[in-house]
Amino acid sequence: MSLRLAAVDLGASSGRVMLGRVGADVLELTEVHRFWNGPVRVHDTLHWDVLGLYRETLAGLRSIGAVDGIGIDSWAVDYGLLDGEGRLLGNPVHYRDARTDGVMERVLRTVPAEDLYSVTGLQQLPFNTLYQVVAEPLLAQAKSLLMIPDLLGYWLTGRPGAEATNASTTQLYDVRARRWSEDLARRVGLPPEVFPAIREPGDVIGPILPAVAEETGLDPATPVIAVGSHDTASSVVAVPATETDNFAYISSGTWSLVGLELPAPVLTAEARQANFTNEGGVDGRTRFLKNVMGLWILQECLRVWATDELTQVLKEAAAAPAFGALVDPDDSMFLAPGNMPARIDEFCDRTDQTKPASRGAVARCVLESLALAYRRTVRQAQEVTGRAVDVVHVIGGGSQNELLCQLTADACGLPVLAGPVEASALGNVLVQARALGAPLPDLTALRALVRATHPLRRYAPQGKLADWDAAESRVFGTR
Ligand code: LFR
Repeated sequence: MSLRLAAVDLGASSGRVMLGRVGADVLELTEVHRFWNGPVRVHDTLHWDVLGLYRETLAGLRSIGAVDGIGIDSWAVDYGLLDGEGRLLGNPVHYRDARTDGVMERVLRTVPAEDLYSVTGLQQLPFNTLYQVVAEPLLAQAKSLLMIPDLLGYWLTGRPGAEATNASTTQLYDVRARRWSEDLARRVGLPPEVFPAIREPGDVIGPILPAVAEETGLDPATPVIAVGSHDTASSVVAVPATETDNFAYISSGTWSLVGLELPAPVLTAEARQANFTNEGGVDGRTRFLKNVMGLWILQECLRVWATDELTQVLKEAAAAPAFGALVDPDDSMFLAPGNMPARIDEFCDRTDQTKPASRGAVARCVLESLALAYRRTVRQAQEVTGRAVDVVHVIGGGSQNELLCQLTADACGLPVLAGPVEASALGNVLVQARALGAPLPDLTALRALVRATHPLRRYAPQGKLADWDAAESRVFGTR
């Protein structure tokens, strides 16, 4: 017997509604509906079109047919505010918006970075929810704050709440006590009452509202189930690690989330100085990782070149000479949307490098720079935690990028196992299935099912590691 489950999986550049079939030895996904997502600039502010995302979610649910459950995951840190009647105040702002410029520095003057880290374990990123909320003009009118998947879940069921993995990305969540840090909220001037009760992945949120049942044609008893609602938490569930516990993962999409899965947070000074995050995982695991800027830079290049021919651009990159210009992809100059080829030129000017002269050379520069950043992060993670890494799992859309996977293996000097592609949707349906009683007791069983049903591609390291050592010292010096 298998379950039919709807995964609503919202990424920063596209959203999809997927039908999952999950049973003891079955795990299949079919895409039912895919739609564009991205920043919408109105005057000076970058927004998400959250009502559009809800409309497309409903459209997907309308065409999926009867399901046993619905789970929602999305990118992290962003939120909607509700008034006392549960009405949305304003339009959620995109984390790449400039309203947080300088806010982190301001907050750190009142709350030292050490205090923030010892409570939340979170990496410093200028767009963490904490810094957004401090810059939020609508906060005074707000009665509650819902993270994006919780907001959609609320619209579907009428039940507000805060799913733990996504709450853990706010920098307002106590990572050890596993609840909101009211103390921290007060210290930065936020009313702790706006944060709803925490729910865990696997909790049933509630049945869909009658109006939603009518609009979608679904049975009104269909439950919405909390999953690892942070997309990265869901994708880490689907890391098909069955050979060794010594694995690192790269959840590769718009961002590359590079790190380890740990049984508990690591809140040492070394972890803080290396800017590792301790985000909450499914089953109480810790996602000890760093955000690397990811394929965002290449996506923005394609936008500027007015092409969607990624395959062709990657061919050109494969043919371009190795180790030309290299950039630090995590430089803050690459965070906001814009002309990335021009910013790469600017980086080259600043660092006395020859600018890449063709589209292929630009793409090669981005991919080699990412591979270098991955290598650096995997090595730092091992140093900071004292754990060894024998294999790197690349999951998510970027696992299809053969050149990037090979460069990652070469740079890290480690085998790369690539796949599955739809990791977050798989993690989403797996956690739902378990909540509904499927015989999949723990993460080991969930991962074994992914491994048994999804082919992986293995990349062995090639070339000379010494070339990457030289490249690394060229970009990062001795830092
Ligand atoms: C990936 C992701 C990252 C998070 C970034 C912004 O989709 O969720 O984990 O840091 O988006 O929310």
